Amino acid sequence: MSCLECNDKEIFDLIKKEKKRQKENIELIASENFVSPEVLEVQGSILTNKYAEGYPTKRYYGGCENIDGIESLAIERLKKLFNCKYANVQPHSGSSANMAAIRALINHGDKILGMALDAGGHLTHGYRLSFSGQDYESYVYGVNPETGRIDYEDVLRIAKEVKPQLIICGASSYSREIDFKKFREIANEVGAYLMADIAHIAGLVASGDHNSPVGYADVITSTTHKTLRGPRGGIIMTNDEEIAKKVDKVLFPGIQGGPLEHVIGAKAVAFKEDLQPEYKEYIHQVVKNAKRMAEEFVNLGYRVISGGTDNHMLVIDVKSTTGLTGKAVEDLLGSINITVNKNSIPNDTEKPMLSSGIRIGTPAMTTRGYKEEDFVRVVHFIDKAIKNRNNIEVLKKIKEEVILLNKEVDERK
Ligand code: DSN
Repeated sequence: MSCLECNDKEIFDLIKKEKKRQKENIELIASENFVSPEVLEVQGSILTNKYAEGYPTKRYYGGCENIDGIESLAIERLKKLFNCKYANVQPHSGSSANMAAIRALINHGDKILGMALDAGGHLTHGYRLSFSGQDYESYVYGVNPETGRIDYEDVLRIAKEVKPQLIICGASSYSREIDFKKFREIANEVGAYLMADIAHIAGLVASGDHNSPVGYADVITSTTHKTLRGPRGGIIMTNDEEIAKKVDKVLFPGIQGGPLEHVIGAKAVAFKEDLQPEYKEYIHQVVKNAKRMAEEFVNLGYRVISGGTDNHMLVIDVKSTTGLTGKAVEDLLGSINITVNKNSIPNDTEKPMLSSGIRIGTPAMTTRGYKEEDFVRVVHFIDKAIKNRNNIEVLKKIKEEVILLNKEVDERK
């Protein structure tokens, strides 16, 4: 019999507090979600005890027969989910997936062209403090300042100037649909490989709510814990056998050692869930909720970057609307149990630690059961909190309403 409470009270108490925080907060971080009890069960299982360096049937350790079955199921389910030919489910994270994918395609010192961080790109798409900006000569494209959208003509212009060996598309805070076909055409024009990082939108690609990069990108990477609603981790996919072989080699033994088979087992469980019709319904609702939220923020006079959203998230320029930095709004909302993250906006004049925007996502609370009308109430909580930021009594009342809304939604299920 296990007893965490008796044997490690400190950790037990912190988990208990975190459970309460997750229950009583409105979780709007666009990259977070709530996994199923089955995903939790497998991730916390005895699979963590096993070393399995290598790949199914080609391991450096004995006793891998069950592990092979689990990892093979994860691979097969993932291939079915995205309709692709080759998949690697071992990356410990989205960042290590990106490192492996980039290394598999190009050489140290080659040129990469990715989306600028403040326009919505990711650290691993060429940011100077990441391996991707240090091991490669990196260049960026942004968004059109008027529309807040990727300007494909401009990407082509930059690509022709830079002549990169690799173009990276995909984003962490971009709320419009990405045209993978156009990116392929640009890559073809300059003779570059194309990598699509779909970490944020993977669930929408799987459900058909977003066009797929399969058939366009040479390699596709993702995380598994965001819209895919699985355990924390990464994946790499391709339709090219040679690239698939390179990816496998670069990831292990190039970057990682023993795979996290308890996490790979949990990935397999999540992929099975993602193949069910209910999951598609869930993602449709995620998108509807985000669109409705964006609309309501616009109605209240907030500047939503690009004027709305096509996916699961929206970015709001709080600085121009309220005079507050993203950090100030993140802290303010934290005090009323609403969790968001500060976020840079295109051409931000604030440092990333302060930033001018906040990013809001609907995947987690949609899992919790929130519908459009609940999200409209959340928008009004946020607006009221910002307008009454110096009134402790009003903020206290909103916090009570937040906790009540969560209870109401839980009871409705
Ligand atoms: N940290 C992730 C996000 O929040 O988008 C990206 O890695």
